[in-house]
Amino acid sequence: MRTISPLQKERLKYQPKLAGALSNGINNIKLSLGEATKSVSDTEEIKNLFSEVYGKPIAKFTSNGDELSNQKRNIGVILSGGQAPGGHNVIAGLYDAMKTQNKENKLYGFLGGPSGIVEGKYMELTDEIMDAYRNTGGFDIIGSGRTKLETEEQFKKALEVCKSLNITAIVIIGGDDSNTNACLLAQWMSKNNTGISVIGCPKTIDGDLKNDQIEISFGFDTATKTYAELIGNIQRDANSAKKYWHFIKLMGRSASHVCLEAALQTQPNITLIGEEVEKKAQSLESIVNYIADIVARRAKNGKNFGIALIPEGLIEFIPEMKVMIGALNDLLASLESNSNYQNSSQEEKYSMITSKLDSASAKLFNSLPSQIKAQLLMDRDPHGNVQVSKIETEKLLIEMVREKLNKMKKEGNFDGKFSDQAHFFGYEGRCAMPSNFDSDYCYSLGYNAFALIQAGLTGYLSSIKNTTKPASEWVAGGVPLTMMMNMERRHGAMKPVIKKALVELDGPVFRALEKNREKWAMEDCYIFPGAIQYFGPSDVCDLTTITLQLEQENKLVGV
Ligand code: FBP
Repeated sequence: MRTISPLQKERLKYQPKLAGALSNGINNIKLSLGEATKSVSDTEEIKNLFSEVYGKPIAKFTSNGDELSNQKRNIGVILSGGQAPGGHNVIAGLYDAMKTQNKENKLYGFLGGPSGIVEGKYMELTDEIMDAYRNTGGFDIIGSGRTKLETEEQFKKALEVCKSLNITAIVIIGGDDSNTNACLLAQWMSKNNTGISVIGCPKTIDGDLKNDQIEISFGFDTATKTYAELIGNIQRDANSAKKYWHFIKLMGRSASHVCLEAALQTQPNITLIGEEVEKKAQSLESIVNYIADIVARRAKNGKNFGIALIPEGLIEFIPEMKVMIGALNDLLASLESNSNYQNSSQEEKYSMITSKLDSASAKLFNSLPSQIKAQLLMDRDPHGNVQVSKIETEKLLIEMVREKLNKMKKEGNFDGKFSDQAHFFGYEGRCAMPSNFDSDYCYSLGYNAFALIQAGLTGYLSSIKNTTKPASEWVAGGVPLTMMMNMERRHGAMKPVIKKALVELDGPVFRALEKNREKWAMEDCYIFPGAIQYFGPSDVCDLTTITLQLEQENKLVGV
C-alpha cells in the first residue's frame, strides 16, 4: 500500500537553496548591526510596553566571518496560527543549522501551537522525523494553534517548561498576531533575566506581514499559485460551458494581496479589492451595482458567464460594514459573560444586538440575510479578529446582484441570464506542497533564525531579502519586532500589534490591475496558469509571484 505519493517521494529529496550569506555554513557568518530603530507609530506606548527589546538595530549577515557563538543549546519551536506552505521547511532549516553547528544540539517542537509551551506538550525532533517532512506542505509535524500568549501566568509556565528541557531559545513561526506574541514573550524573558531568547519567522498566506525589511511572508507564493491554478480551471470551464457566473471568494483575512495576485495571474472579469472599496468609500449597494453593470454589459454581448474574485476580508473594508463590525466587536466582547445573551435564541440575540447599535448600523444589520447575521455574531478568534473565512460574502453578493438584475430586467435594462456558482478557495491552498520558492525561502528563514540566536539576539524576526534574485544573492538578517508595531483596538481595548501591510493603491501591483480591469471585464483575457511545476526550466519552476516582482523590481521577469 502506497503511503506517500511519487511526487512527495521526489520532493523529500529536494535540497533547498540557502540565502547567499548562509550558504558557506553556520560557522562562517559575520554580523553587522545598523542604527537604532523606532516602531511604525505610537512610539511612546510601544517603548513602555517593550522596554527590554524596543528599538534594537537591524541585523545583517554576510559570509566570511566567525562571529556567531558556538554555544551548544536546546531550542523550542512553535508553529502558530493558520497553516502556510513551507512551515516544515522553516523547521528543517533550523534543525539542519543546529545539527551542523553541534550534533548534540536538540530541537523540541511544541505541540498544537503556542499552548504547547504553556502546557508542556512537546516532542524532540530527530533525523528520522525531519526527513519525513522536508519540502512537504501542512503543519502536521507538530501542529499549530491560535492561543494568545500574553499573561504572566502563561509566561511563567513557559519558563518552567523551557527550564525543564534546558531550552535557551524559542522560535515562533507565525503571522502578525503570533509575532506580536513572540515580542511579548521576548520582553518578558529578557525582563526576568531568563537567558532565553525569542526569534520569529514571517508566516501567512495572506501576504500582509511585510514592510521595508520583510519582502514577503512565506506561504503566499504557493497559496496564490494554487488558487490561480483553480481559478484558471474554472475560467476554462466557464469559457467552455458559457452558462455560469462564478463568484470566487479567496482567503486572506484582511488585506486583499491574495486576491490581487490571483487576479494578475489569471485575468478574471471582476476583481474586488478591499482597500479600494475603503478608499472610495463604496457602499455594499455600489459594489453590487458595479458587478450587476458588468454582468448586464457582458449579457448584451451574448456572454452570460464570467468570473468574479472577492477577497475574504472585503466585508470589513466597506465603510458602513466596518463601523458596524467595530461596534459588534466591542458589543460581543462586553456580552461574553452575559448569560442572558448567551442563553438567548438567535432571534432574541439579533434584537438585543440591534437595540445596542447606533441606528445606521442597526438598519444595516437588519437588512442582512439571517445567515450572514449569524456569521457576523460568531465568536472572534483569540486575537479578537472576526472569522471572515466563515462569512459567506460570495453568497451575499450573488443574492444582492440577482435582486438588482431582476429590478433591471423589469426596467428593461437587462435581458440576459444570471446563473451563479459560489466558491471559496482557502484551505485548498494553505497546505499545498511548497513551491520551489517557498521551499528555499522557508529553509533559509529557519537556518537564519538559528544564526540570529547564535548572534545573541532576541525580539527579532528572521529576514531574507532580495528575493526576486537567485538564492545566492539573497540577503539574510533580522528585523527588531518592535519596529513593526503599533497600537490597535482588539477585544474592546488598545493593544500592541504588528501593523498589517495593506494593498497600496498607488503601488505598481494594484496599478497593473487597474490598467487592465475594463479590458478584462468585457473581453475574455483569461490565463490558465496550470499546476505548480517543480522540475524543469528555471523560468517555469522558480518564478516568484507577480506581486513580488512588481514591488521589488517594477517589472515582470519573462514578459
Ligand atoms: P494566519 O494569519 O494565522 O496566517 O492565518 C491566515 C488565515 O489563513 C486567513 O487567511 C484566514 O482568514 C484564517 O487563517 C482562517 O483561520 P482558521 O484556520 O482558524 O479557519
